[in-house]
Amino acid sequence: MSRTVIRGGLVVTAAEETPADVLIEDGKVAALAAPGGEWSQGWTADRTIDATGRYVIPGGVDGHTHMEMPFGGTFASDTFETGTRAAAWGGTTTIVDFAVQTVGHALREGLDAWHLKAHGNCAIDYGFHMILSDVNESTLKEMDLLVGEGVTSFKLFMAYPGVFYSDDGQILRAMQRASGNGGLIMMHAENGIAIDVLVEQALAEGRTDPRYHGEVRKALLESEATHRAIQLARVAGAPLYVVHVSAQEAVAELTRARDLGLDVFGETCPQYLFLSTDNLAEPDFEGAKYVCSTPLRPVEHQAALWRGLRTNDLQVVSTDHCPFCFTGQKELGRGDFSKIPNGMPGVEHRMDLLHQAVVDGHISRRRWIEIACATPARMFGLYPRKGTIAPGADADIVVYDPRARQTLSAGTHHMNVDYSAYEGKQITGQVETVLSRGVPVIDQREYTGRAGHGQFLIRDTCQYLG
Ligand code: DUC
Ligand code: ZN
Ligand code: ZN
Repeated sequence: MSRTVIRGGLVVTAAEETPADVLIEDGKVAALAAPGGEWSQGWTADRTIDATGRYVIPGGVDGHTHMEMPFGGTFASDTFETGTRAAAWGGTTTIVDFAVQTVGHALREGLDAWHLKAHGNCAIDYGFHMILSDVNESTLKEMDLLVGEGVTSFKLFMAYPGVFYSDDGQILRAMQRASGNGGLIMMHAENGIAIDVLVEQALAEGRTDPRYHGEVRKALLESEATHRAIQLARVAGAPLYVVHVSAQEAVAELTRARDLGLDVFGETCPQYLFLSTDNLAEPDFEGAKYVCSTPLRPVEHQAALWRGLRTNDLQVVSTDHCPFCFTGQKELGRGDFSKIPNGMPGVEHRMDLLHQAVVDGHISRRRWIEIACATPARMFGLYPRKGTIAPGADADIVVYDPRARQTLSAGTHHMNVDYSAYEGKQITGQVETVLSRGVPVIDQREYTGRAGHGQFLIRDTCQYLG
């Protein structure tokens, strides 16, 4: 039996903060005990980690990534190997990535393809959601099978007509199916039909720079779609999880639904909390680095997102990690913003940026762990195996130095992308050591993981209802 003890740290979970020693046996948390007390002094171990002056926190759970995603005529630049290694560097020990159904093909084909991409390549554990691009009788039946295999959530798009788009009837049918089989519908809520009209008009008028990507994808078209998705979910009697919420008007729709007691949930991402349309307007096509959908919003929207996170009208912060290199990928859209591949890198920086939010006073330490670890684990059926530090949980643990200082930069990050969306940003706090099921993957800021350590996670249905 292998045993590790982490001594002297402040254990922070969503529920509490306690100075405690942590005993790990065979990849699982075995016990927590008062630091230096008689009981924990008696623990023998193969390895002791000194966490004095450090936080001992659950590994991050990033519920929204797109490794190797085909999009906009190219592929997201992180593979499962490079992307999960970068995640580990940033203290994330679980990702839930989106397997993609191609129109005209079975869900099974898409899911198999994602298993092939990920299997043997991941440094940390991973699960899958399924993107439904084509809701029909046969894919509706397949949803039931996938829920049985631990793929318990399904993303639908109200945007991207001709690619991933589902109409209201398809959405309603998928929601009805999910209400019967326990699946969770995740919604990309933007009115893509209206957006495409505005895109065409902008391009015809010569408005081709990256900043127009933000202008045509209007906040009102996000809130309209959010409202419609909520009503459809009510009609179907299904819970709803709205991904990458960026507009304050969309937060208001979620708040209203939650005030009615509905099982409606919202996720936002660090880019919406820390970046804005000012970035999209950067000159010399640099704004392309920040093109993602939903788009970045004017800086005033950030306050509504932080408030939503504090009031639990927003429950989760994921990254929507979908990186494209500036050279050769983002550049596909020079002279036509609609050809810029949509997506931003971020899987490595979520835990640090949210710790910075603790330092800045936006959220508490426990709320940091709740929105980044515990709630995504519950939302996606992984709790308490992931998302907490408690006897029986997987020993996915981060030793975090809250006083270290770092500067985010493409020169030092580990994601396979040639720019940083946060170039030069100073952060207080840094990951020191990361265990995945008790195995060090980052050890005192050295990478000690290996491709293939990460295992596929068969997920339960949503544990956050009611
Ligand atoms: N939004 C992005 O920015 N990228 C991938 C897909 C999406 O919905
Ligand atoms: Zn989306
Ligand atoms: Zn996404």
